Amino acid sequence: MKKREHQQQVFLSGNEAIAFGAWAAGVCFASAYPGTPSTEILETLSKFSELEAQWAVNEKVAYESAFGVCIAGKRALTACKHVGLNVAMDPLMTTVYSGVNAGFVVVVADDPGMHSSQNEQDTRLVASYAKIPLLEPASPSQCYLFIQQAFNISEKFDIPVLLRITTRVSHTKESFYIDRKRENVSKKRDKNPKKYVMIPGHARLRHLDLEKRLLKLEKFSEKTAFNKEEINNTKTGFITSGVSDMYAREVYPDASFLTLGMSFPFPAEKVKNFAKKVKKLYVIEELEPFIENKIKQEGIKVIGKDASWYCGELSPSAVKKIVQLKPNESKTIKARRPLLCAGCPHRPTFYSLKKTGAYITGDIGCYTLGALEPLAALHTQICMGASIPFFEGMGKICKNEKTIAVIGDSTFIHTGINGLISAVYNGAKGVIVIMDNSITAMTGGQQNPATGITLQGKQTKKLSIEAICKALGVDNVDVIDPYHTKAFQELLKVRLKEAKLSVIIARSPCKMIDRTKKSPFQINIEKCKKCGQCLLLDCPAITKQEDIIKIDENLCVGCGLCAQLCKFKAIEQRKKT
Ligand SMILES: Cc1ncc(C[n+]2csc(CCOP(=O)(O)OP(=O)(O)O)c2C)c(N)n1
Repeated sequence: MKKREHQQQVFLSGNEAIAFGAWAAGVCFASAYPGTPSTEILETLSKFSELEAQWAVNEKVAYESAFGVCIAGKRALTACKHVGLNVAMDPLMTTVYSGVNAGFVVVVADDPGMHSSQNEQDTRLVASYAKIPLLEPASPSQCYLFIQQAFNISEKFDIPVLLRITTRVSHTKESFYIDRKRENVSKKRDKNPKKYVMIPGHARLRHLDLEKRLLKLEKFSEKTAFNKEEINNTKTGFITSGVSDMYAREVYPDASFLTLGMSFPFPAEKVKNFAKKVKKLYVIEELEPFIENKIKQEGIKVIGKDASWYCGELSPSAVKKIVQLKPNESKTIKARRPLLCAGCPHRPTFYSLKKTGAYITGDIGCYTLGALEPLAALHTQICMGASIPFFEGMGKICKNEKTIAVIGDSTFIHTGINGLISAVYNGAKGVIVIMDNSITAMTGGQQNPATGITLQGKQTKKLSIEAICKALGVDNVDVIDPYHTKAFQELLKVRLKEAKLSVIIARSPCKMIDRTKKSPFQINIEKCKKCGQCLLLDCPAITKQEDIIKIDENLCVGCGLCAQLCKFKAIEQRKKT
């Protein structure tokens, strides 16, 4: 890309480019709940003083507060990871009916290959289900341009727009030029109950209107430069979208391409024309056969992929295999096993919880790693907020067996609170442990209402988790430091015996925020009986090499958990020199 006057060279990731593009589009407000790979969009937006960016308690709330801004007449954005959109599906499905006032864009980052997710759902399918126009940039520079156009499309066609990216697009960096100009869209607040009060009588009319808007969008999709044809030879043609386009071009640079930057509404005529120009037509797309099925619905002959390719990420070598009609045989690479950091407060919590012998329903966060051997103290994890309802449900059947729910502070605020209300209301008994490390650690350490600090790092009202639990009617609410293992285990015993609902808040800060490094521990070889109890803590600082157990002094932060449990007093803190 060549530099024009008034332009500035930048080197941005896809997520950063979306933030810069949103700024240029005149976005006034953005709200999100963190989720890899989308988190940096809001973190970058928070640095622009001309707009307001904030963390929401969950994706539904983020969507709705941003939509309020759109009705009020200013451009707004919400961003989330793919599973986050499940939480925001309710407002999404009906705001496409109502339509917008100022432009409104929903950015969703999918995670093919599940680098940091519990599933690899393909958000493109949501576009046709929810009837929302879909843009799919393939690179950071496209992210920058597409997001700006997304706001124009939103206003022109009176509809929210879905901008879908994937992990590789989110995190790849590219050097390109941008204008440092910011648009200013300002409309009057829209007071129009027929549009924004979706009672059946109004919604029926808006649904009819939506179908008309979609027909117009279909025409737009046929003509738009988002859908780009490049004829190089007539032997082979590829229809691609997103990052798959880059992979296919790398392997087959001489082929012809139709790149779909806007695959919903589907540009059927454009695809038919392209198909006529090439002898062999392939479709290369990650995850679901979204484009393939749409092409086939048009009666066009196309070579797609074997169902094994509906799983995982593509790559240039994967594209080669798809073209050769080979199945996906890629095995999971044996990666380094993930484990809790040295000094992580979740470790003593799991150490004590395991001693209860209870069935432990879990949730999503760093603490999910407690499910892995040798801690092996967590027995379920499906989606955010599920731990307390699973606990409630299990309690109805396994009345005489111990069940404990564990949930992090951020997850508790996200959707855990609803589960706790249900547990209180429906008379659940037992123990719920809120693992409060005072940060949203899993996604890199974001603030949340219980930290009392905003996205911009400013002090705000601090939510008290214990006050919430008491207000909801929980019988016992205790706060304890899980490093006091004896006291914690005693408390667990007492609360498990009672026929009551108890919440124990295990509070100790994440080591990423509390960097105080105490004097490290070391093993006294003369006293060590090599029983291996300390190894069961799965601390990265403790290793066994050639029959000798060692503590890496560079990794040890001096939490002292291992010393607490060593029966032979063989673990000693190094004296400060
Ligand atoms: C619906 C949804 N939104 C976001 C995420 C990403 N995510 C997973 S866990 C989590 C929060 C973890 O914070 P917390 O509960 O405080 O536990 P910690 O990691 O600090 O132990 C987030 C943001 C997700 N998996 N699902």
